[in-house]
Amino acid sequence: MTPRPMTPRPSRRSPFAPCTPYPPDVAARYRAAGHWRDDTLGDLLSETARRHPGATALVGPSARSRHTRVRLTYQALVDRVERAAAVLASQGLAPGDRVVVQLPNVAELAVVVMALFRLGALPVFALPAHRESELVAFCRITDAAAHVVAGQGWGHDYLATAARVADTLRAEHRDPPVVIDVERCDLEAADPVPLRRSTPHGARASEAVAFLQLSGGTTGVPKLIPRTHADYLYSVRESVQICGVDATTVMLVALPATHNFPMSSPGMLGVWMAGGTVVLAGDPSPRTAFGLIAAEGVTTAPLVPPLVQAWLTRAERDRAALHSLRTLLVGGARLPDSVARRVGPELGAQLQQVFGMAEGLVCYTRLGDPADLVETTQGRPISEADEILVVDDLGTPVAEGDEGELLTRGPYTIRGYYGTDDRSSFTSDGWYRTGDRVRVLPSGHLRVTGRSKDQINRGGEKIAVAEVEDALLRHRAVHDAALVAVPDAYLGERTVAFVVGEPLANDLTAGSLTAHLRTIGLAGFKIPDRIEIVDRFPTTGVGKTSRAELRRALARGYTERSQ
Ligand code: AMP
Ligand code: DBH
Repeated sequence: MTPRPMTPRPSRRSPFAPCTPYPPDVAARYRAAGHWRDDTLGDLLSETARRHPGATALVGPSARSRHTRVRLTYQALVDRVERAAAVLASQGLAPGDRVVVQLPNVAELAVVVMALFRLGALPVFALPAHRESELVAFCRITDAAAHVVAGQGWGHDYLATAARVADTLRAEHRDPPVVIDVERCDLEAADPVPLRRSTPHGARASEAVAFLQLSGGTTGVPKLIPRTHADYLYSVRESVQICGVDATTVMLVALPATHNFPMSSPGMLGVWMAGGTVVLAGDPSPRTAFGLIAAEGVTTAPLVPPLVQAWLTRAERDRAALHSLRTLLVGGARLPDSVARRVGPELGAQLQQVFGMAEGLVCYTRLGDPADLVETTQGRPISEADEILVVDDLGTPVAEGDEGELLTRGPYTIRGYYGTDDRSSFTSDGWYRTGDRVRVLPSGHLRVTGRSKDQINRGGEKIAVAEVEDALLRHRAVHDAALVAVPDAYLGERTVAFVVGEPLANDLTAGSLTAHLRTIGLAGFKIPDRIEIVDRFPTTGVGKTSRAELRRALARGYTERSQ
């Protein structure tokens, strides 16, 4: 029997919130230059399957039994994706629906994400570390139709968290998302059904928003990043060239796979574009990683700096496992120059530094760059069309080579966040304020020297200072709170929260505050590494209470006391 094409059902959800579009003349320029094309992320796997049907596309644990390693050819993966798209459609998902995807690195993650693209539904890329606080916010902002989780077998009871998220939303008279548990739901239960294409924004389907990424953010409310098929595919295509990804590439993904870095720089999508193999690690430990590298002949991997250090330690006794490794992509946080120098000699892989952001701009050191640029810079932008501006505190461009805040615009950098009127991260002429302080070298390479945003980078995991302080202030006995970063040899930065209690709150302890943050449902990496209860914040002696000054003084005081 010939399957009938599935007709998308009109969504009962609120419509997709408006996103700030690229100005029409700019969009026309990107189209004319060939940066933006007509294909979509839903076409990516089938295009490659036509060229390499029998090549291995994916190796990874299965959600249902973590010790089973699933191995899928491109043909088999496309078949699974088409079946899963039909299953998701039968669960009521329609084109344009937003779907929170919160999965560990299991084969089903790849299947679900690619099936959502196929269906024209928009994944909202949560991380496994997110808890009620973040998940409720994602659902509120997007009016999510579904929340995809991996049951209870992956180190946390995701199902219970999903139920609490739904309860909270119901209490607010919102329509909670349908919970889809990939441990229980059979994603292969339906025949692959040819899906009728939806073109949500008229004929240019490729210029519609494809998914929502997360920003580390600087405020109490998470920010969602709307990326289009055309802009993302451009960045992936160029990344594939720059990183030399081809059909012989075997990429290990030990970082959470829905993060922008392992997804697209060049990431899983880059490997699938080129016909290579993605190997998912079910946990990020060097032990698991080294085992997979040896067993699967892994050639490359995206890593954050703390993982590089962990790999260096393991390589002291297990260097032989790394024989197939060719390159390592390192980014997410500043890689210390001293660690960068050890990658070649001790891991036997060529280092590529990556300085990127889910909002867009990605910089790479190039494979042919001299060693000193690779070891001491964070690379140069992907594209000639990436515009870079370095400005002082007043927004005036600095002299060439001077340090300042990085602003950027380009063919894959967003012009606004999703579903908010807050334009504070963008200038009136469309530049994205990265909040990163950089220096541009004569070669065009950027050195990241610091940041001007209220964000802490804990080994690549971004923490908005205001979000944690707000969460602490929700405790009845907390009068004031300040979160500061202290330097850490392994993570780059650790967090310390200083808390002033209410006058009669004698029972305030670090333990009770940690418990409070967990009850609120804050992601584990945002829980302060240390909480100090103080009588009052020390004064700076400047005469005014600038919070920035206060934080600096606190950080100084803390390091002095801890020495
Ligand atoms: P997000 O906006 O949450 O995607 O996080 C992107 C941010 O991560 C950047 O704006 C930088 O602050 C930081 N980052 C990413 N890669 C690097 C790197 N190689 N060196 C220093 N900081 C980095
Ligand atoms: O930290 C990041 O967000 C990041 C790092 C490297 C990123 O988004 C990317 C490459 O694309």
